[in-house]
Amino acid sequence: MNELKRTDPEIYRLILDESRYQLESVRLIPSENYCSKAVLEANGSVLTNKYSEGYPGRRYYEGQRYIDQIEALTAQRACALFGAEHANVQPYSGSPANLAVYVALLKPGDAIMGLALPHGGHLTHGWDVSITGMLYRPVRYTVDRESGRIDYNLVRELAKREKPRIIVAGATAYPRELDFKAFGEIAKEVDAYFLADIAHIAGLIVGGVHPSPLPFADVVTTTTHKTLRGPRGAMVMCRKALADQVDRAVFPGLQGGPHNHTTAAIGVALKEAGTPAFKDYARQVVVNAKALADKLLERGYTLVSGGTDNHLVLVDLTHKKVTGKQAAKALDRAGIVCNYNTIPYDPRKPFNPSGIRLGSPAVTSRGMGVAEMGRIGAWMDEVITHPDDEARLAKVAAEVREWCHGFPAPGILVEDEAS
Ligand code: DSN
Repeated sequence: MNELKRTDPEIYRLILDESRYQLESVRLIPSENYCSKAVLEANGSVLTNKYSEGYPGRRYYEGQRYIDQIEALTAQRACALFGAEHANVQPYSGSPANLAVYVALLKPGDAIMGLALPHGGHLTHGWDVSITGMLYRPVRYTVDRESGRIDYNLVRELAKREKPRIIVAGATAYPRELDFKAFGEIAKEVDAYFLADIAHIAGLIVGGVHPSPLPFADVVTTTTHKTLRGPRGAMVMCRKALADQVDRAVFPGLQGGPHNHTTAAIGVALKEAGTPAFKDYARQVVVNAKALADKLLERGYTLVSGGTDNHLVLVDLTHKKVTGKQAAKALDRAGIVCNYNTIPYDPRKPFNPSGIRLGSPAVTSRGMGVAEMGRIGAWMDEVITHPDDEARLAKVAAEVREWCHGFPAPGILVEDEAS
């Protein structure tokens, strides 16, 4: 980054500091990852200079000879990798992708049925403060209080009663496998569209360690930067019959020019995701999440649903002496980065809830395995048990920093002069 260093030393320094932070901490936010150097290079390329409103072969600007090829190739790779009939790779991120689906398929006032946010859903699945809960009528299913799992009989009953126009299956804090087949059947029974939002688990699906919704869903949305390990962006995949509606909703319905640098970087990530090495990574993500869950269970922690089938673990701290926020902040001071999170039926408010959410994708991308998950679990327990003991937190932070240097972070090389 020599040119950046000369032009803007302040931003340069901050990027370097963030790089070091990403390198020297244990990153457990389940929606984060480390993308490869190749993805970063495409993302930081001259493609950012180009305007391309429209779609390959039908643009509103000239000069698309290379951009068209990049977008078409990326969309082709998405279709091949996921087994989709059509892919739109232009959405700026997951929220606009979901909104585009609603704009394409619903009228204002139609009902969206999704997993309630405090039970692990997403804002854009019809939560009140999201435009999706204002323009449309939200209907929410929840997880069972005892098992922490979705009860598909209750989902069916609710769908029959409320007659949603669309049923959304997807989550940001649900540690169990989603039964896309069941969702698809329920949607058919009530004549609703079925949208699978696979943002969190796209990489697991590609890697063959989570069932795919593609055979059952009308539309599938995903971000590209979570388990899929690409740049920040999103895609909508759908049946051919819905392709025009979806494309029109993305552009010109919601967006202007696509971010061509992001499109190219998504293309690179999709190529990487088709390799045997990616399958190994996806398998290890699940193995690692289970190992971390086991370590915490062994130390007496309560986990929502009792464990995990995927990349994330939701820890219920109700019986500990800390709130989720206190725990997450103490962990960050000790070099372990996660986020505080509501747990189902949480008596506390979302800004200071009872849980923390952990994920294994980023640490797995650094080559960490089961033994390392044990070490992380032990550190976490030490910190959560003594959240106000700053000397202890500093000691753990120093250990973590030193230890992290043994696990190269894809895409990160911190130069010597970093602060
Ligand atoms: N904000 C993302 C997450 O952290 O799960 C979901 O969009």
